[in-house]
This record gives sequence, C-alpha cells and structure tokens, in this order.
Amino acid sequence: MPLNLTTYSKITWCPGCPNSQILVAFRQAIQELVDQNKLKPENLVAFAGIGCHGKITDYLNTNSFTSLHGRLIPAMTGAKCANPELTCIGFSGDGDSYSEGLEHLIHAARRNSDIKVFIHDNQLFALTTGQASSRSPLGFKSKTTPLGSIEPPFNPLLTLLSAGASFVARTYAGDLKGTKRIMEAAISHKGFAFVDIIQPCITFFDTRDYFKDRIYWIDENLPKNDLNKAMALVNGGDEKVPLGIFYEVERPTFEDQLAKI
Ligand SMILES: Cc1ncc(C[n+]2csc(CCOP(=O)(O)OP(=O)(O)O)c2C)c(N)n1
Repeated sequence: MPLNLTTYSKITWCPGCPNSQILVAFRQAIQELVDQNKLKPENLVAFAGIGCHGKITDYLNTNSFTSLHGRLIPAMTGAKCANPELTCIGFSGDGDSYSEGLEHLIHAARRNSDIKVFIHDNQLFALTTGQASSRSPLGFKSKTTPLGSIEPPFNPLLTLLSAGASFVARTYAGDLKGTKRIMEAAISHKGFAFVDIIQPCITFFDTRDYFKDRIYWIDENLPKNDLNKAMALVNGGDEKVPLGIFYEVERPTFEDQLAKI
C-alpha cells in the first residue's frame, strides 16, 4: 500500500542540496520495506540531530523526535530500551555525531544497540554557515580556520569498526539507488547499523567534482565478516573512496541482553 511520507512543511534546504536525495532515498526505502512486510510504519521513529540534516524529520510523515545537538544517540537508545518494538532510525551530521556527540556513537556501537544511524557527512557545520568540523580536510579554509585547518580529518568508518559496530557502510547522497539499497540493508540489520552518507554541501564546500572522480562501489558479493579487510578498505587513503557495506555480522544486541536481566 502506498504510504504518504510527505508533509506540508516547505523544504528549506538550499536548492539542489543532496539532503533532498537522502530524503527521497529514505522514503523509497521505507515504502519498499513496508511493502515487503519487513517494517511496520506505526513502529518507525525517525530521530534527528541539530543541523541542516535535522530538518529531514520535518519532511517525513512518520513518528519523529528531534534531539539536542550531539545527543541524538541517547534519545534513540532510550526510546529503543523503553519500547524494543520500535525501529529507531536517526539522521545526524558530522558536527552532530563526529564532533559534539562522538562518545555516544562509539558506546552505542560497542553495546550493539539495535538502532540505525545515518550521518549526513558534508565535512563541516552547514547550518551555522560553514565552520570546520572534525571531518574537514587539512588546509580547509572557513570562518573558524581562516588560514586553513591544521588538523587531520577524523576517520568515522575506522573508528566505528574498531568500536564494535555490527554494520558499517558508506554511500554517496548523489547515488539515489545506491543510497536506498544501503538504507534498506541497514534498517533490516538487527543491531547497530552505521551508514556514513557523503553529502556535499553545495553552498559552503562543494565537493561534488572531488568525489565524482574518486567514489566506487565495492563488490557486493565480497564476504562482509572480515574486520581486518574492512578496516584496510576504509583506511586506504584519499585517492579512491569505496562505497558499500564494509562489515556486517550478527551479535547479541544491547536490548536483547537487557531483556534477559
Ligand atoms: C549544544 C549546541 N552547540 C552548538 C549549537 C549550534 N549549532 C547548531 S547547528 C550546528 C552545526 C551542525 O552541523 P552538522 O551536525 O554537521 O549538521 P549540518 O548542518 O552540516 O547538516 C551547530 C554548531 C547548538 N545548537 N547546540
């Protein structure tokens, strides 16, 4: 049955912002999972952090919750513990979860909380007009780094793999089909699912050409349970940027363990 996942809210992202593609991919993924009886719309809760990415819940006709900046994960894990029937899906930014709220992300991965986290990774703080984040590259010039950033960028995939995330993937917002596929797999995964979505900020740091020349999809049929291989893949330097599911294993979730106490 076709769901109405749209709302009356006017979209206020910049015209052409890849956030819109993330929104469309998500709506399509939800529709497909509902059609396949893999998801009950009444159990879906979309969570948002603070930032441009966080507007996404305004445009989704689902249950939703907007958290404080950097505190997306505590809101999600709290809801999931209170009602394990819920499918908790969070949208966050590299400022919201790789800078301010990083500790929560790491511990949710370690615990294998059964939540799905999609990070709109635009390598800066977009809503506050383009300051450097922990994801900005060396030499990045912004209002907070006028002479160029002197910090190497954070590698979220490597960190989440070593923290114990049971599903780790990366996609590119401009690839709608690929993003939908990764979202469906993440939502279907039982356990902590983490997806970094490369989302060029066309206003403050337009990396579309940069990524167009570097992204490639890894072979879908490669085994996904080899942690060392996954780590090597996501730590292979900047020249090529692999996309796909790097790691996926099953292990007991935090909520299942909690229910046994
Ligand atoms: C505790 C707190 N610190 C700072 C801010 C200001 N603030 C609002 S949005 C934002 C940047 C968000 O960046 P990111 O999470 O990368 O999201 P984007 O806008 O890039 O999607 C900041 C610093 C805030 N609202 N609350």
